[in-house]
Amino acid sequence: MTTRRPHDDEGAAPAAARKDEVHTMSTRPLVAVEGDTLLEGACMCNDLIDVVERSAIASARWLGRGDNNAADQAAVDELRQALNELPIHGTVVIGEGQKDEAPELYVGEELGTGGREIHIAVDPLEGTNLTAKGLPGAISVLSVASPGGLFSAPDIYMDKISVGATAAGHIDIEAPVRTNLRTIAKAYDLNVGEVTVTVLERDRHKELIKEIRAAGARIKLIPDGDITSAIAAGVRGTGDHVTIGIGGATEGVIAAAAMKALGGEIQAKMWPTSQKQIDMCKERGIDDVTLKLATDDLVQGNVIFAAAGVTSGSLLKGVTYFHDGARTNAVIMCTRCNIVRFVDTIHLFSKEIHREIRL
Ligand code: VTB
Repeated sequence: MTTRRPHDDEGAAPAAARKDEVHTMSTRPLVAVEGDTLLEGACMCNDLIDVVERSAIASARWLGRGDNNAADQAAVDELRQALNELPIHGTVVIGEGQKDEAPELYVGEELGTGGREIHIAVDPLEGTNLTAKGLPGAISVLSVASPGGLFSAPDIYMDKISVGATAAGHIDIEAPVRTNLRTIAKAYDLNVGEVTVTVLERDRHKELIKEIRAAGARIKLIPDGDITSAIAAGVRGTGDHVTIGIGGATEGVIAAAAMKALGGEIQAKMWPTSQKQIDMCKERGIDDVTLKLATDDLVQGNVIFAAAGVTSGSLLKGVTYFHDGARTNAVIMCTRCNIVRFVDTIHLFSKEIHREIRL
């Protein structure tokens, strides 16, 4: 286990003085970063738009066809190919599984033609079920940081709560749900009854859903896609204010990059279901699985987050195809460039154009 890279303010305030601040927890799963490779040369954030757009176009062809694997495979193949064309030396720290479980985009896989060293967390198709059923909210997504900047979470469950900038600093994953809903409502200047909470519809959330309903908040139960729901909570205008519950830990790290770029906040706790999973956490530096993890524990240094809609959701439109090409809707967030860029792109499949481009 290596030590967490010190924050700029570390050592400035005595630990006791910071103890009550819910968003400055010092746990530590991250490995130290030697310099920030995302600061080298020209920024690479725009290159990543094309990567997620391409995988979205490939997988969206499988919309509603009931074939999760084909949709996933199409996304994996295209995303891998696109990353391999970039002048990077990328290492997948969060991918489709361990080397022997997944043929492609496995943890430890190296990508690119060589160049800038980066770490990549990738979910080529977040929402395979959503795509296979033609339901909203599937995206092709990745996050990038300098080596050591992304917590290489084991692929187990994680309890999470995510909010946007308005409510950042007003949540505590260890507080009762009703307390969080009250403080979030206050931050937005709303009544609790006007707050919308997104929760994955799972048996394990029965109690959580009861508590949210008892508190009087509105709920959107989603079948899958808690990266999308975290980001939707982080962007004003989606109508979502917070996403709570137990989902994938790897999805938590990918979402953390977006929450950081959006000025939002994610708090998390590993949620192992066996001794084996507790051991997996220990191998990655989490000796105590009950520790709260903050945004800064999940991602450090500069980060880039890129996502393209596969099926239409509250944040991004899905891919549409037309006679000469396809149209995608993507978002890129980059802490180096300080941008959150929504990108509407028409991809032409040949040089010969037969129909007009639509606005
Ligand atoms: C969530 C959800 C994902 O996995 O993280 C979930 O956001 C957690 O696992 O879209 P379960 O399905 O076992 O609850 C997904 O559904 C698929 O990666």
